[in-house]
Amino acid sequence: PLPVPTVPEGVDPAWLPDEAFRPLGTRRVLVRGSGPLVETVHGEVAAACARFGGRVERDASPEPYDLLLELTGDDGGEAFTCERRAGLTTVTATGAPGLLYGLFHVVRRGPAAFAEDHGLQCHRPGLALRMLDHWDNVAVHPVMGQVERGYAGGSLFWDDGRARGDLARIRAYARLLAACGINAVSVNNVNVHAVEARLLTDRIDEVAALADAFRPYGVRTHLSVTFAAPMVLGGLPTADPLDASVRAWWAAAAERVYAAVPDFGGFVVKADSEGQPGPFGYGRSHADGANALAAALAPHGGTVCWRAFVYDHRQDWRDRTTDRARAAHDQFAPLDGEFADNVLLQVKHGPMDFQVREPVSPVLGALPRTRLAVEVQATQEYTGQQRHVCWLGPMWSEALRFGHEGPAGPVVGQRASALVAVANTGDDPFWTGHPLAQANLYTVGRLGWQPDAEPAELLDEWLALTFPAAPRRLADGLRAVLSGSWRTYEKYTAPLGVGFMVQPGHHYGPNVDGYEYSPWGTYHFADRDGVGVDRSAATGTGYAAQYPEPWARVYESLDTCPDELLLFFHHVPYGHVLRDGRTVIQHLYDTRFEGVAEAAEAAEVWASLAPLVDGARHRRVAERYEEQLRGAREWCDQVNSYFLRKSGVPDERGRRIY
Ligand code: BDP
Repeated sequence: PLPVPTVPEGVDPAWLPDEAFRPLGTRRVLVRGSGPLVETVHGEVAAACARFGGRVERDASPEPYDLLLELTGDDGGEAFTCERRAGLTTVTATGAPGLLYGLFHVVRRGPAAFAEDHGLQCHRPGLALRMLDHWDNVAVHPVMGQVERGYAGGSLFWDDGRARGDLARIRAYARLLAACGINAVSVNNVNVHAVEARLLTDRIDEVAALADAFRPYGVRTHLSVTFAAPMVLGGLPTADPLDASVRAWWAAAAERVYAAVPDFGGFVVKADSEGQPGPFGYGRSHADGANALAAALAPHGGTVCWRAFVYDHRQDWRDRTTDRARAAHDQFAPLDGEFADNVLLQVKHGPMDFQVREPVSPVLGALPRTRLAVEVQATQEYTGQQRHVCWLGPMWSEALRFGHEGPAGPVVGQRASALVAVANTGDDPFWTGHPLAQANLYTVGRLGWQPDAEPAELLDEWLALTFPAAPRRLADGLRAVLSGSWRTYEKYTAPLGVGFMVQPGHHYGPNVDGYEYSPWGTYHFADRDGVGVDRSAATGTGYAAQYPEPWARVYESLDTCPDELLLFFHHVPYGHVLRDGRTVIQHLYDTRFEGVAEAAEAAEVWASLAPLVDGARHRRVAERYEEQLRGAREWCDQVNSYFLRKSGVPDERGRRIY
């Protein structure tokens, strides 16, 4: 058996505390099959049994057993079946990764896995690729630091230019990821600077060491690469994707990568975006660009995750007809059918940039002949930077389910093939800075496995695993502070889908006009009469028409556009009446105050849980709640004052606005 990697001293076990293995570890278990991942499974069971008094046999057992974990093939698949009959729980898989996921399924179910009999259940991942993108810089970046948009300490992989070499922690990380269903990581920032670029070539051994640590838990390693690599690393005069020498360079580079990392996952590419080089520089399309890299990876079974986050970040803010929200659809929808089979088009879930409320990106329904990955941001760049509690499960679930539900089955849209999350982890002892932000990471993995899962059930799973001995009051308290936290955050920050209003640069805290007169394309257009962006086809930018019916019609009209997205799609007067009878301006005042009150209430619930939670964790969260409350009040004050001054309309409830 492979020894189980344990978290280093002082590091939180997150959703894999020893106690979570008690129901498994008290049983008689038979593990059948061979291969490296079976050794991992055997190791897990052996460790649990050694701790709790159970017994594990391998391949044959003279005595009866309670759990059979059996690999019956070698197809490499992730699916498994589970049944319980006459007191025996059986997990069967035809691929070794499936056995590993079956094991964690049993752990997740706890005592219930050994309770009532049930017939054969088949479990298979809804999305084949479930990946974390680490925006980790190898060298500390002068502005972005070690981890771009990282709120959990330093990088798990890199330290000021070098590999950290803390492979014990990375093994424990791999285990944590596998236990929630994640099967891939990309280990460097999508903004590839000079040092990071070299991971592809002369520093590939450092990547190989990481891949070795991830492999025992079925996690494949990917790299972000720069489109200009043939020039910056290969010394070629061009990076034109149709140039034969460029294509040969990529093929040779891939060859060397696979020599070092035989199960390498592939490349992640941010091209023609926010200053990164790309095919536009050579008059080529993004399909040309993606396909050149895909051709190099194809012989080895690798994938190109090509990001659709392509827009003009130097636009003229005075021009009301250009619309950043339109950009990805404008660029990519016409390319449907042109991408190679091993390209995944990686699309941010909303058309802008991970705001607390955005409509689902119309790109996600527009390329039926292209494989798509939905990208979400576990790192809470725009949702409180892991100083505020903001569990994003319900938001991601909405994005993954969008368009697939209707009385008669799927309505519009297409199933994605992958879920990619920008990682929220770092070398922090709690992994995610805010201990409760672990719930976001767990939820990402589980939603990737089961995109139509009920987020509330996933939250309960996370609670039960993380706090296996939790008394009812603790579980209820934790559920209370997490389940509504996204809507609470939305209430005290930017209203009705308008987005941004953050401090430029670091994006923490309010600055209503922070981006209003800059070239980034993120505007709210507030004036003395009204607020919001007209994205209708009739009078606005036409963005609403990028959706198929019925959504185009729903968003186009003020009468049918959901209130929560009103200011994303329409510019309305402050007196516009919402469905609940309140005016926009009154809603804005009310929800700011409500958001602060809800955050204060959550902080009190957390304070009341002190006797039930270990000291370090309780203190860490309590400190963050202080900052969250300060931040919520600041948001409330600034947004309310701003709109009182712009509109001149007083709060009808007479509350104090500065
Ligand atoms: C934005 C971040 C920036 C990222 C960019 C991206 O502010 O740091 O580089 O997204 O996704 O949200 O590439």
